[in-house]
Amino acid sequence: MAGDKLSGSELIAATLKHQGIDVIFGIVGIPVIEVAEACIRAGIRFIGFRNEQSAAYAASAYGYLSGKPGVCLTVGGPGVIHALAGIVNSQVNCWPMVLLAGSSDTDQIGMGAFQELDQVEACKPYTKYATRPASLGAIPFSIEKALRTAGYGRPGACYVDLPADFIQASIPDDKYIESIQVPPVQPAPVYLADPAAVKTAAQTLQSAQNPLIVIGKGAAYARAENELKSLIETTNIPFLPTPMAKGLLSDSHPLCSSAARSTALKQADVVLLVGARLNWILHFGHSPRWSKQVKFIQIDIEPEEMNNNGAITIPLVGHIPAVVRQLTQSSIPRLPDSHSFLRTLQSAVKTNIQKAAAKSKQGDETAVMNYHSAYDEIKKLLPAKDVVFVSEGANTMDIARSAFDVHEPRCRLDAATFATMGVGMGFAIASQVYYPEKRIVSIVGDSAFGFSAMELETAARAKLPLLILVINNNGIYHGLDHNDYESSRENNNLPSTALSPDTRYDLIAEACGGRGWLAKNRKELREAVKAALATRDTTCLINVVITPGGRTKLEFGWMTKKSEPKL
Ligand code: TPP
Repeated sequence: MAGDKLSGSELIAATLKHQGIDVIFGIVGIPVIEVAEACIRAGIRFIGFRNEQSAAYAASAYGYLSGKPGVCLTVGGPGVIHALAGIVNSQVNCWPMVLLAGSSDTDQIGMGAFQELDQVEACKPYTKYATRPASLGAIPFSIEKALRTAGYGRPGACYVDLPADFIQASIPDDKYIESIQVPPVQPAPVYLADPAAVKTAAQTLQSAQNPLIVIGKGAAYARAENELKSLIETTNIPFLPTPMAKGLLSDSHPLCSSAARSTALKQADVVLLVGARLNWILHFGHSPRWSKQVKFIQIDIEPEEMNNNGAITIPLVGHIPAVVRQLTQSSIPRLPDSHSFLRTLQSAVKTNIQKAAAKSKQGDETAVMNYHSAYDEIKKLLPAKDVVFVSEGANTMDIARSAFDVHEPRCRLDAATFATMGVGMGFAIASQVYYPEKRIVSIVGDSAFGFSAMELETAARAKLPLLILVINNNGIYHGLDHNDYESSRENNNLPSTALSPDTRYDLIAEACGGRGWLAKNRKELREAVKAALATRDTTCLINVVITPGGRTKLEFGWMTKKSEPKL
């Protein structure tokens, strides 16, 4: 930039570059357009979205996949309010991300300035750290601290305010920018669990009748796959991944008990939680889904997670892969293959897989499809490896979770802990940016897709060859067929779950520069999936029409079933 006039935007871009940021997700406007342009000049990829929600979801997913905070850039006021959806989702999922947003000139605070909002205050409840740099010269420190705080300890979201007058301030020269840089964030410190607690945990596992290992997405984030494989294969203890931990060990591993989840939870007497929290996804660790006598051992980076929800836990606090290694080294004897718990689970897995296979055979070539028959066709055509599944919706996501096996770590993203609809497009875009060589297969409900459908244009513009399958049942959970829809509409009693039948999501893809197909039966779906898989230069969407009212009762009883009332 020698000879050019430098501004705060070059300082911000140089700081991000210095901190190793290679991509930013966001939407520009006054005053951050200069920041985005400076970042592009500095060699940082900028992916411009259509709504800040999706941009923030993308940044959070990029943080999860890459293991370093994803960065989102927005305008202030409404931009930050929209991005808060992604901030909270990131924080609840424990994924690292940093939101940078423009804000009013510092001498106009409180005057009703353009898009004025106290953004630091707005972000504070949902972030680990939210700040406005005290001066122009403090920008490198504030950004480094936000990146460091987002990634260290339990990962989460951070916020940095970028006042318009700082962005526009003149900078003397490149040397000044260099001279005020803070060293790049170092890898998070690694710490081990208390050896005495490791010993107690090993003894407890050893004395268990029915031991079980539950793997959460915290283990996926911490890249604990090799250590877990070693622990599981040394001890022969069965394991159960939570939805986003699928693939740390392959779903086809003989010790994987996903298909026997209810039996595994109910019968386990000692459970090793690895990066998994006892929240709603694990029924808070309570009866009746778990045995009343169950004992938990918990490996987590966060001490405050221990003994949560009334569970008495043996706490193994530390860096997950390192702590798993500590346990593996503590000589837990191997369960014999003939062990009754292993046999029970294996038999339940076999029966449930056979039941699912029978369901997937329903309906002939030209019949209207349901979730199972549609997934059967899709599954047969997907490559065996290098696939990343993104999924959202209720039935769509729930049934897809068990229908599609995952074989590689961090290759499945979904609505996750916060059960957020609308994350799909942002997650798919971030996945393709992070994994350019993998096939991103997004399996989304028609309602869920509608939250961020316009991001099709973002994906097509960025030439991302996503394969999006909209599972279209005309509604939220279920819909109405054409006739019922028309008569309900006529009578002004359209159910709250209804969406318009025959919505041509495939044409939206075409209109946005991608490719679209409408598939109403197995044959059409097969042809569409083959054509989409052969496309590598733009975004593909298949509008998979399934029976609208085929399932009035939700299949995801594991989410909704309540524990026994407490006295
Ligand atoms: N808004 C947000 C942000 N998140 C939510 N979870 C909901 C609303 C409530 N909700 C749960 S699932 C769902 C909605 C709106 C959509 C389910 O319909 P669809 O995506 O079509 O999938 P289906 O169950 O029909 O397969």
